[in-house]
Amino acid sequence: DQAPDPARSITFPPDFLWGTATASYQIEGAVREDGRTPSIWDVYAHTPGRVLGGDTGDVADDHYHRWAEDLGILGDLGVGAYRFSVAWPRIQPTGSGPANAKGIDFYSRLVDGLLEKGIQPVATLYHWDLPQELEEAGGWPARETAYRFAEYAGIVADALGDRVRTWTTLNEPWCSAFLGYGSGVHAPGRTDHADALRAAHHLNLAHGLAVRQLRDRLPAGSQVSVTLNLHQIRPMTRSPQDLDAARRIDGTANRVFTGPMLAGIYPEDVRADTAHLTDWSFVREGDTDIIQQPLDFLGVNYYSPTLVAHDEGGGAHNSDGHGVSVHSPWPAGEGVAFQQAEGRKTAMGWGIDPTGLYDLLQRVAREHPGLPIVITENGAAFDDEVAGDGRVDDPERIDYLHGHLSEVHRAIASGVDVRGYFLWSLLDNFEWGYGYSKRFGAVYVDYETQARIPKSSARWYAQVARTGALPTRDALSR
Ligand code: GBH
Repeated sequence: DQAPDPARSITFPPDFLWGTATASYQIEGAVREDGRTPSIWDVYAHTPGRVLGGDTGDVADDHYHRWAEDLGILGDLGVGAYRFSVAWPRIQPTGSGPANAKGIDFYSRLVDGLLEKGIQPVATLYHWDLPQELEEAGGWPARETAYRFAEYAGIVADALGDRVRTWTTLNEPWCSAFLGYGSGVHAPGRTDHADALRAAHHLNLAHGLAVRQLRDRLPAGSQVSVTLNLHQIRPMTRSPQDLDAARRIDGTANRVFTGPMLAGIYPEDVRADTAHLTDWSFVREGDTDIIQQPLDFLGVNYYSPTLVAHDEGGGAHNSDGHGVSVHSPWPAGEGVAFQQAEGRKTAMGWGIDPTGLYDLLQRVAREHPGLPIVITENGAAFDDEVAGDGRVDDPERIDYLHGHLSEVHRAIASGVDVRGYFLWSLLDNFEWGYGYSKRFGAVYVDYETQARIPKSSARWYAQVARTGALPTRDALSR
């Protein structure tokens, strides 16, 4: 690598953490091995009509068997950190009770392998693969699920806490609650807004209870966090109606999580906007004290902004790009229309707007001063293809990453405390309702042969991670 030319590059703080991310069900496969039982995503994906093309995570990237090769790829990338998730049904096959040693062993080997390469493991406890047995007992709308999660968190902390210093409780509880139980485009595919709100509360409670377990068990100096897919909501105009539509969507997109987790309250307007669905009696005395736990940083996932307008007569919109559903994920979304931005889009149809990330970081810093931020996911799907020479050239992804990292740098320069950035994703993988049709990886996966082919974005990102500097878009090392 050449030293970055200061005139042609912008430099990140020396201790800025560069990483990539994956999630268990999206990459592991081996769904029936070593005692693993079905998760809600196994059942959902095996239900005809749910996932595009009938794809399932049965094999995925076969990472459960190819983890050593994947560690080698991570080593070549030169990243300082790797964010992975632990599959609950490998650890507790029935969703409760003692640990399954073989499940623990898999993550233990992975963690040891990362540490040997000098890569910091960042463990997420829940990236959507709830043990099916717990769904049958009521799933996230049932309060008991939160207590089961805390027990599971304790088991994983006991097993890996001596080596994993950085922990995340939940990944994107918004998706678990409102795509899983509201629009039904994610597992378990239920469509009831009252259940979705109950699920949101029990996910919040699960987070708080799990943080307590982690704090009790982890050595001093461990970092505990949660990852939220905060929505950067943009009203189409400054009209009072559009602003009110934005406020209502912001309530169940963002503040129903940040309120209790970071401020110990459920915002009054969120309760009022959803009063036609529930009396919120599922929030018991003392719950918000459990949910509000000091965090070492907030994980933020960002892909694209959310454009909203007031729409008389509007209502059931599928706006999340996660498949076709007649059900809306938004409990307070009556009379709100979701707009598509002009201009370039990714293969998901999501508009490309790096300034949305800057604005989002500014907001978090303003509303939650003193809370460090890590960008735990950012990236894009494009229609990548293997060329005749065997290479995968993805200039659009480099452009996307360059644009977003420039905005992260601008936020840091303005005083926002951003500590790290994780590219989603290390590998092409099972993209939930879209199956294998969407490729987010820095590394291409041939699903016939399981061959891994680093894309040109992987080489570009490796240079960024190694040097801590952002070259111009075209200064691509070969
Ligand atoms: C993440 O989900 C996941 O953590 C990861 O597993 C996944 O593979 C990756 O991103 C790519 O999808 O405001 O209604 O338009 C991101 C899910 C996508 C949910 C954008 C919110 C916009 C909702 N998010 N979506 S809306």
